[in-house]
Amino acid sequence: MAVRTILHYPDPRLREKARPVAEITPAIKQLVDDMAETMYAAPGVGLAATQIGEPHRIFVIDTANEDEPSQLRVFINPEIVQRDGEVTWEEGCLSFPGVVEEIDRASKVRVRAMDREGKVFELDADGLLAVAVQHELDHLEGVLMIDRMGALKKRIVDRKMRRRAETRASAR
Ligand code: GNR
Ligand code: NI
Repeated sequence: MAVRTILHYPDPRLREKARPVAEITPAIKQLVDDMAETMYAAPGVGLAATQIGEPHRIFVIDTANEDEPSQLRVFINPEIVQRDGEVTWEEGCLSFPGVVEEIDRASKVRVRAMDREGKVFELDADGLLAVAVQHELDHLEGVLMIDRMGALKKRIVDRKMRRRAETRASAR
């Protein structure tokens, strides 16, 4: 297992549309394990394969609190089959360090996916889990939280992230 590097906006690889997983191979299982390790190391509530430059339709989520046992959920070829209600949630993203913004989402979703063994499951999610599922599914489409912000916030976040990337590049 390995902690992988998380790509930061405006890395163009975050815009790649992820491809469906055709078969659960040992390499796919290794990728899932690396994603979980990377998510826990960050730490984050979720991680999409696109964020580590692997454009496969896979994300992992763990919304358990620090005082609860970890509850890793693996989603391969996920689809939202039902959405209900509306919610505004303060979201963060590991690809936008230091950025927290309110984003509008469906408040409940039913998601269908395969787990790490290739077994199909359906999950009814609300609260943070529902928000995270939608956030991660966006990543697989190359859609980022900045795309869901109003024009003013979008411009501020874009400039902040581009400056940050330039500063870090010149420090190297
Ligand atoms: O760690 C994360 N926290 C979070 C908080 C509110 C809504 C969504 C998220 S997902 C984010 C990790 C991440 O960037 N996943 O792609
Ligand atoms: Ni994210």
